[in-house]
Amino acid sequence: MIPVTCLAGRDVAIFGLGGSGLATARALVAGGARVHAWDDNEAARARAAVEGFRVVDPSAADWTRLDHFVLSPGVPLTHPEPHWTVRKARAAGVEIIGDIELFCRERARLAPNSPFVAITGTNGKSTTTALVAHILRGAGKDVQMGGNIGVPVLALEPPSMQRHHVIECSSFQIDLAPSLSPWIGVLLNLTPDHIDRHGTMENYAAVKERLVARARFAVVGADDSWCEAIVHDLRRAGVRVLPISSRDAILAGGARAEPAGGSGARSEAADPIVDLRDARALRGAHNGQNAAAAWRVCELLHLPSADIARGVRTYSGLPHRMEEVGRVGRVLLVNDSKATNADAAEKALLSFDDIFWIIGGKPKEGGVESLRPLFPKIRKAYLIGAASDEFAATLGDAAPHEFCGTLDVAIERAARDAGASEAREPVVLLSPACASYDQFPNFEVRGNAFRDLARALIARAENT
Ligand code: UMA
Repeated sequence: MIPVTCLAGRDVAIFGLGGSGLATARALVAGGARVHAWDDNEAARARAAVEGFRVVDPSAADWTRLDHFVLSPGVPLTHPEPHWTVRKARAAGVEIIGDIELFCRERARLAPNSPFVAITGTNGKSTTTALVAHILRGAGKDVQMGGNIGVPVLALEPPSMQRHHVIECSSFQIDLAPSLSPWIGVLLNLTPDHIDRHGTMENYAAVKERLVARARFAVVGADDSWCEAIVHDLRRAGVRVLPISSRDAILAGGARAEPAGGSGARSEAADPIVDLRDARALRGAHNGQNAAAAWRVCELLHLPSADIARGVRTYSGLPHRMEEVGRVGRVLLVNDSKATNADAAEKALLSFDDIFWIIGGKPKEGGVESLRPLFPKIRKAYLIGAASDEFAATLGDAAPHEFCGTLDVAIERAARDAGASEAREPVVLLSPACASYDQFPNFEVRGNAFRDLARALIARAENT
C-alpha cells in the first residue's frame, strides 16, 4: 500500500467503494487523513464499515467542512451530466480528484524522478502495460503494475528511484488526475469510445492527450489522425516525442503491417524495431503497435535490446485476449472473450486464417456487418445467444453458419468441424463481438467457461 501522507490531517470524502475506492480509503487513513466514505450499494458500505471506515451519506453531509473529494472513475464527472456529488463538491469549492492523482502527489514527495510509466489509448493499453511490466521483470527490475488493468494504484508499493511503476490509465482516471506527469507517457491510439462520458471525440482526445503532454518522454502511436495531430501539438510545445507505428514491427507471418489510418507523423524508424515472428501471444497488426510502444519504453529505461527481445518472445498474453488455451491435434483453441464489439473481434479475425468462429451474445449496434470483408476467412460460424438471428442474417450466404444456442454446444461442434477440416492450422475462436450479459455475468465469466470447456476437450483428446 502507498500511504497518502500529502493529505494528512485533512477531511477527505470518497464516493464509490469498489476496489479502488477501498484501496484509497486505506491509503488515506494510513497517511493520516480523516476519511468519510460512501457508496450507493449497501453491501459496499457494509464492507467499508467492517474495516472501520466512517460511512457518511454525502446527501446529508456539510460539504463546506470537506477539503478533498475522491471520486470513483466510473462515476460521471462531466457527461452525460456531472454526478450530483460532483455538483455539491463544486458548489462548496472542494477539489475533485481520483486515486491516480493521489499516487502522483505521493510520488512527487517520495521520488519525483522515479521511473513511472503511464499508458493509455483506446485499445491495447492493458496488453502494452502487461508487456512492459513483463519485460522489465524479466530484466530483473523491481516492477509494480496496476491502474485500470485491475490492481488499484494505491494498493501497490510506494514509489522509489529503483522501483518501476507501470500504470494503465483510462480516460476517466486521467480526467481526475490534474498533476499526472509520468517519466514516460504512452498514448497508443484514439478511436471513438466513451463518448457518453466525454461529450465529444474532441474532449475525449483532449483528456487522453493530458497523459503525454507533461511526460518527460512521450511515446505516441501515429497510426490514426487524432494521435498524429497530438504528435504535432506535442512537438510544437517542445515535448520529446517518439512516434511509433504498427509498421515498426515484423508480424507473425513475416510482414510489416500497414496501419489502417494516419500517415504523416508515423514513426521515423526505417527499419522495424521489434520482431514478433516468435511472439505467439502478440499476433496481429494491433499488437505490432503495442510491442513497438513497449520496446521504445524499455529502451528509454536503458534496457539492453537482448533483454527486451527476450521479454517480447516470452510474453504469454492476458486472459480473454486472443488467449491460446491449447490444441486438440492441429486445432488451436483461442479465447478472445474480451472482444465485446465488432472492432475488437476484427483484430482476432485478422490474426488467423482458417477460423471456426463462435459469435453471439447481447448484440451491439451495427452487429458484425463491418466484418464482412473478413468473412472469407470464416470456415464456419457457430451462433450463440441473443444475437443469433441477427448474425445469421448478416452472414447469409457469405459464411456457413449454424445455430448452437449455448457455448458448450458451439465449442463441441466447432472443434469437431475444425478437426475434420483440411486446414493446416484450424482455429476455434471465441471472439463474440457481443456483450455477454444475455448468458453470463460478464466477459470474464464467459471466457473462463470457454477455457474450461476447451481444457476438457483437450483432456478428452489426450485420453483417447
Ligand atoms: N458507485 C456508486 N454510485 C454510482 C456509481 C458507482 O455508489 O453512481 C459505486 C459502485 O457501487 C461501486 C463503486 O462505485 O461500489 C465502483 O466500483 P468499481 O468496481 O466499478 O470500480 P473500481 O474498483 O473503483 O474500478 C476502477 C475502474 N473502473 C472503472 O473505471 C469503471 C477499473 O477499471 C480499474 O481496474 C480499477 O478502478 C482499478 O484501478 C475497469 C473498467 O471497466 C476494468 N475500466 C474502463 C475500461 O477499461 O473501459 C474505463
